[in-house]
Amino acid sequence: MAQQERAVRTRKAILTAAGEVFDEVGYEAATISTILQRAKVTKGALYFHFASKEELAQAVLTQQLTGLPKVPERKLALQQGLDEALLLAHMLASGDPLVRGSVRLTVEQGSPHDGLDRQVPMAGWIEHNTEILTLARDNGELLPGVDVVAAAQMFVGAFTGVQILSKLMTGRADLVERVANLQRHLMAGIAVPAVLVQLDFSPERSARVYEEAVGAGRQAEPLGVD
Ligand code: XVR
Repeated sequence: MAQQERAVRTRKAILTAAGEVFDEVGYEAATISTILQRAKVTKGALYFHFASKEELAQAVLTQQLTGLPKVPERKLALQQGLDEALLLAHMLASGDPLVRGSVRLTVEQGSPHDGLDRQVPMAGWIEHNTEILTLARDNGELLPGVDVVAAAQMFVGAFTGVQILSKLMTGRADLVERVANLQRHLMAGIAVPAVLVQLDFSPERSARVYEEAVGAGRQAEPLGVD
């Protein structure tokens, strides 16, 4: 294996192990040595990639969006946004360690002096949602007068709240259903009626969207609605 490829794999193994540990115990209680044991790499390898626990946690936060499999482009921009919400809910519910760890780091009330910038993933989501909603507006999918930046922020805040509530109430067993339900409510406030009736909110869609995104369309059946 090429040296560079090996380095990429090692980095990914360290990040995944870190995600697992941050998900289980939070930033404060996590230790480099636990992460080392999980990742099955040497101390030298870890410190080659990340100089400190803080750097490791920041990398886990930073890859929250960029590390996700890409939902293929849909005809309706709003279906694309909806599918991304279902994908994220599916990955959180099915226990993806990096996604779970990253989300816990984002929402936990850490010490103000722990040095982590938790705004990075949130600002990224708001920007990303703004882009999708701008596309939706240009396509004529949005009701007149919708403020795309305000809506982009509302989607992030509402997803975060629902996600926390589902974890609290059912250990995320009903997360996908709650997110589908949330999307139904939010979309009703921004989509023109002709688009709203075309959106597919079914929770069963989430696993298919995930397979489709991961396999980049290779294994999954093409989705009927786009
Ligand atoms: O903005 C998002 C989507 O467009 C769906 C609405 C998801 C934002 C997720 C934010 C993440 C960070 C903490 O969830 C948390 O609970 C994809």
